[in-house]
Amino acid sequence: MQHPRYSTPSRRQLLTGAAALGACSFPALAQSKIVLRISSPAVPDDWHAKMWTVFKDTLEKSAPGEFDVQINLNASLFKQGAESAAMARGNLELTTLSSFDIAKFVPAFSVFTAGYMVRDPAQQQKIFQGPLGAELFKMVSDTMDVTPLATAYLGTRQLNLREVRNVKTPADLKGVKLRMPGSKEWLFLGEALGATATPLAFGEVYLGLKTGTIDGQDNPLPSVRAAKFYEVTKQIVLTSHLVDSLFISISNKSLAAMTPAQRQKVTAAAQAAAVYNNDNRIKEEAQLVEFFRKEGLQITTPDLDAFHKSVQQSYQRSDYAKAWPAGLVDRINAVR
Ligand code: KDO
Repeated sequence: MQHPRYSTPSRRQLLTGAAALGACSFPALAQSKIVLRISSPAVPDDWHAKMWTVFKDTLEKSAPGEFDVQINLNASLFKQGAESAAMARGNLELTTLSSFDIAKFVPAFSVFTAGYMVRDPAQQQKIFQGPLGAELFKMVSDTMDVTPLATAYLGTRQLNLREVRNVKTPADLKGVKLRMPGSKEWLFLGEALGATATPLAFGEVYLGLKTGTIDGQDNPLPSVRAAKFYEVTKQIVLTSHLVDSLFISISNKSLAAMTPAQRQKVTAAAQAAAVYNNDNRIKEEAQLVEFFRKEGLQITTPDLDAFHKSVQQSYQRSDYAKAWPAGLVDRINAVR
């Protein structure tokens, strides 16, 4: 007796099989496009989420039908901070890497995780578009097998507290449970600000603030708006402690599978996305203090000299500073 698994297929089974093969031929066609999977923890209403649509549209115009761009927001594909490992495994092509993500692999990069290091978004763009940026990006590519294509300004990070507090100096943050993203580089920044840093993924911050498992969080104002943190907090302290960046980055494996013309178009699309993000974010940052005031939040300005001095000292004395090549800080400061 024949085993049922090896029985001769009936005509109906053959027809169903043929239909299935026919159905497969469409994905096979679609597969001739280069798939670009994107993962980001950004909420859809934030500029660095919307910029991916600019990326996709730009690429669709410059290289019609050549790419299949798949945008995954809200950390729905990979959790925050897991993106570079996913790229190394070949499971992800594009993401935004922070200086904190990069510093884990390229220690010199921790210079950009230091509070009060970069002055403003204009200096940030000049640094990463100039010779220093080229050197640093080469180190990233050689070490992480990932190439930064463009620098997006995430915004200037501010403190955002659940309850109103008189914050003038870092000493006034003693005992404040400040949520930071989950890596030691981020936690160091939170501690340097004078708070008790607590790791938590971005997607859990709203609930943490609502329920009081954390006392505050730090993010640029556009993200405070987009993720609606202002609904569950009462104060913003304008510490301006980090001019933050996100690097639109692609795996080298993905780049290697493209023609030179395709590489150039992908780079141009990433740059268009960054420009869209940067323009909108800078414009919105200038307007949001008024918006949050109207929402009932107290907006206060601390003693910025005290914050600068204390945070900078923490970094200078840290092991991070030991990994900064001689002259790096001077080169950053010289960019105007
Ligand atoms: C955050 O978790 O606070 C942070 O701002 C860190 C950034 O590096 C980046 O991951 C960002 O979240 C997400 O893109 C969400 O806006």
